Amino acid sequence: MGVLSSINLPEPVVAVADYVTALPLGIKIPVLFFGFLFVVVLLNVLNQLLFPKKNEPPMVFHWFPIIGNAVTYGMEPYKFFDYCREKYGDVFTFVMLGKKMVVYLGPSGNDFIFNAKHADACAEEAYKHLTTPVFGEGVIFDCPNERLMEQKKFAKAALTREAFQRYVPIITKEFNDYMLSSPTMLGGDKSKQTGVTPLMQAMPELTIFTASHCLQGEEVRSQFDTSFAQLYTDLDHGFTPLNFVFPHLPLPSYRKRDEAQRKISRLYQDIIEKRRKNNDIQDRDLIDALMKNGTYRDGVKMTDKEIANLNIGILMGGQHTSSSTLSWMFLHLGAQPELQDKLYEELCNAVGGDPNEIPLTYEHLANMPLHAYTVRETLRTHSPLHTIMRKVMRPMFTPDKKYVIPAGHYLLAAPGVPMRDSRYFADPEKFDPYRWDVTKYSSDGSGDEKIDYGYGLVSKGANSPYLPFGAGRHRCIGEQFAYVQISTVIANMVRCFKWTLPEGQFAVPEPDYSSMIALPPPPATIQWVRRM
Ligand code: X2N
Ligand code: HEM
Repeated sequence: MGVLSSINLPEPVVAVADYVTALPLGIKIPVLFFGFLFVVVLLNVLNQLLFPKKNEPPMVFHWFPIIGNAVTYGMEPYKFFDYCREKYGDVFTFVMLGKKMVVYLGPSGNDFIFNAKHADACAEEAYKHLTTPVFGEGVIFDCPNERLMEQKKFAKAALTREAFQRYVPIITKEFNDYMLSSPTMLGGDKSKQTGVTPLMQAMPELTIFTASHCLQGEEVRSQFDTSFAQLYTDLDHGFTPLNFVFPHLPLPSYRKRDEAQRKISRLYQDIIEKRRKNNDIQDRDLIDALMKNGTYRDGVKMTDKEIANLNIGILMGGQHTSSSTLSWMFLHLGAQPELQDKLYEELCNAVGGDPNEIPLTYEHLANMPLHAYTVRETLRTHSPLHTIMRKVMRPMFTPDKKYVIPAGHYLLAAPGVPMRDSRYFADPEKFDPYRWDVTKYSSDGSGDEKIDYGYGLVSKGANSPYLPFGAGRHRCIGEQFAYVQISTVIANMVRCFKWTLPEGQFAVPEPDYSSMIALPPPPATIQWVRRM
């Protein structure tokens, strides 16, 4: 007992220490481990109960330091938010793997976080360790915010009305090719009348074919029919919560992520060099747009590598959000097949005849409100991004001045919470596209005052219960593209098929939150019969 006995510890402590020391090794180790854990938990609990920080948003109770509420949040974020809101109100703090997250729920929370000053709250500091290894260097969150604002402006040149007019036929062609050839649908058998489609395989495939063809042109699209597709899969496996929590681990998936990023970036750079060499720069896609417009206000030009990496980032972002939205939409429509007939009727009216004879155009989509409402309602019930984050750079007061949020904490906005709150949406659990006939919340706050952060006008206020595309300087630029892509796919799907959920399944499944985006648990099957 050398050291211990020389410091004159109280009698019971010495007795316990002597007792533990005398135990055989196989028992001593677990006793020490659990003893240590017990003390850590006790100190953590006492610290929360005895020394709450009254000037900071209340801390959600947790047993273990560092881990905090990571597991509850990670598995069921909305249940966790609802529970915390009930107990602590709209503003509260929770610990997630050593980070202090301040959640601010509701429309005023949306406004507080989306419209925070850049000097106060910073997106890149919250996201870059996840996104930079996947997208590559120099773009999105791996550059100063002024650069991102200009990158968004450059990219918008590939997301214009003229571009969408070209994209609609491209998406329809990709749909037709996929429907005919993919084993998830007709599998090459034109006479096949019924079948089952695993959405969690088919929607990511269809989305990558349509998005890459529209945004990156035929060269990149054709690569997805080759072994290149595996590289993209490897990259995708680097965009998960595990990568967010641990950006660098010595695991095969991390090595494959880094190798895939380098190879894909090189392939894009080769395409850029080839187009430049052949003087073949037009207005086809995002590569052309960035080659033409990619000069910052201070005269600095985007390098080929940066153009390549911005393409990777935008494709990756659009891929996850659109494919999950498509999967959820098909499940909801499978649960309410009568909606498919309404969509089909709307399609026939918009094209003015048999949609198998008259090809769909971008102009037709403007006269197909039910299609847009169906996308809207899917984004309300299954908003892809349940968590929006910022890192606090300077202490911030909450609007009521009740709390100060210290620098180093993170802000967490959950725009999905008001979207499923009965205060804003009657019967919020119900999937009802027609509610948008009367509900006028718009995701671009039309009618509001506008502001330009460098990439075009966006609504100034974010005090809205419906913000699936965010707001403020980080607002999405892909909204219209997503609507065009998703609406074109549903229109084609209702033209060709009628479908239901699998026999015996009556409800749309609960989301799985263990990936970056709230996804239906695979395979997420639908059963179909041919309409045409
Ligand atoms: C370990 C459960 O799983 O116990 F992509 F060009 C491209 C959004 C980043 C959300 C991170 C943490 C979940 C821990 C679960 C582009 C199109 C974008 C926009 C705990 C035990 C990227 C990280 C979510 C933490 C959840 C958003 C996207 N438009 N795409 N325990 O980035 O926009 C882009 C933009 C992020 C997150 C989490 C856990 C432009 C567990 C079990 C396990 N989150 N998450 N985009 N957790 N467990 C994007 C903004 C940006
Ligand atoms: C930003 C949602 C599709 C490109 C965002 C944000 C949200 C969002 C919520 C704000 C993130 C934040 O504040 O941290 C969605 C949804 C989509 C979708 C729900 C589909 C249903 C797309 C597509 C593209 C795209 C198709 C590209 C073509 C971007 C970009 C940003 C962004 C470039 C800006 C990031 C920033 O400034 O920090 N999106 N998105 N998104 N999105 Fe999307």
